[in-house]
Amino acid sequence: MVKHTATSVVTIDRYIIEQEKLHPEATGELSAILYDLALAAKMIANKVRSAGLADILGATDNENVQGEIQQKLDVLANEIIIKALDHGGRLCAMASEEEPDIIDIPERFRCGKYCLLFDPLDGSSNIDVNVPVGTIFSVLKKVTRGSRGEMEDMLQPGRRQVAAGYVIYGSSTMLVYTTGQGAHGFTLDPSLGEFLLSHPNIRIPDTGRYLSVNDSYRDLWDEPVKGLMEYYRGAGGARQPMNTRYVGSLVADFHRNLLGGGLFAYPSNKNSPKGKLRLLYEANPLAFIVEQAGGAACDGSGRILDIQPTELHQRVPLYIGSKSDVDAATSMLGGKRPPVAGIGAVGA
Ligand code: P6P
Repeated sequence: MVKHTATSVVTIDRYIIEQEKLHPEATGELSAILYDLALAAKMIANKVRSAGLADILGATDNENVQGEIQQKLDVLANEIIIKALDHGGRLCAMASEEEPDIIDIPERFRCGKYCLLFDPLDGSSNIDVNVPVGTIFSVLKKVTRGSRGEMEDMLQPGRRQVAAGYVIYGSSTMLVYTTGQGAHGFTLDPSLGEFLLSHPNIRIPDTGRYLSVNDSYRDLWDEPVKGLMEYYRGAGGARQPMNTRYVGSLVADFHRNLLGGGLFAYPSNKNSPKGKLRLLYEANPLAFIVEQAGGAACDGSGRILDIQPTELHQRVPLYIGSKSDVDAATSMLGGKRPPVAGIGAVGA
């Protein structure tokens, strides 16, 4: 007798509603933000999928706040997210990797109690060669008085996040998010136009097979970082040697390590003393997700989620993935910052 295992088909909207029920005090506003982000993700996925056909490839002649030539797709992705979320009345302001300052909610729309920070299309330099790219987002609760969001609302430690997630536009389009009740993955079924639950309660293995680091900076690293990378590679037999997998697209490298175990590292180096990756809309959201999956994230001195931000686009060294491998980074790099006592919001 063949036992058929029921595979329940659950859409992301249904799952968000179920998750909302875990928070008796929930008003549904955060759920609405997640619905809108899922819609934006589908729209961006359409653009990314057709990029090769619509002559959308190639850079615009504008430069973004990072001083990089903007790829047309990340300009589009930025617009899509802003337009999908600016009128729902749940946000008091937004911040984007593509915009120098915070993005106000237009006067004609009501403000809400949440802030959205995002990298609309991370890894966009890979677009022309069809390497997976991603969207990363972080949601904070407004802390200042008044209706409109201010910079202070954005500059909160990552442990104050109420939700975080990413979308990977790869061989399939997946959305992974957390609201502090575990990390859950949804795969887009293009024939339905729905994100379906495919990876409930993701757990990252405690130690990983893969090390994701760009070795071309080796000569720019300090000695402790060099020693750490040799440790990961099995020097002295201290651990099983890790295999290197480096796509050069943060979301792709992170996602593989989240599901299969591993460590992504972007250390500081002599040319970039704070590393390359951004704290508020790259490191913090991915750190929230990985901790919810049983992993960890540090900057070499301490927990990513405990860093008090000072600037919107500040960079941070990042070691993220399997907990034992991140703990090795903290101990070998002389992690000094003590863990924060007391409780924060979710993610604490
Ligand atoms: P590097 C892509 O440009 C990005 O911002 C991340 O997606 C990626 O992890 C990193 O930079 C790659 O940087 O210096 O190794 O090319």
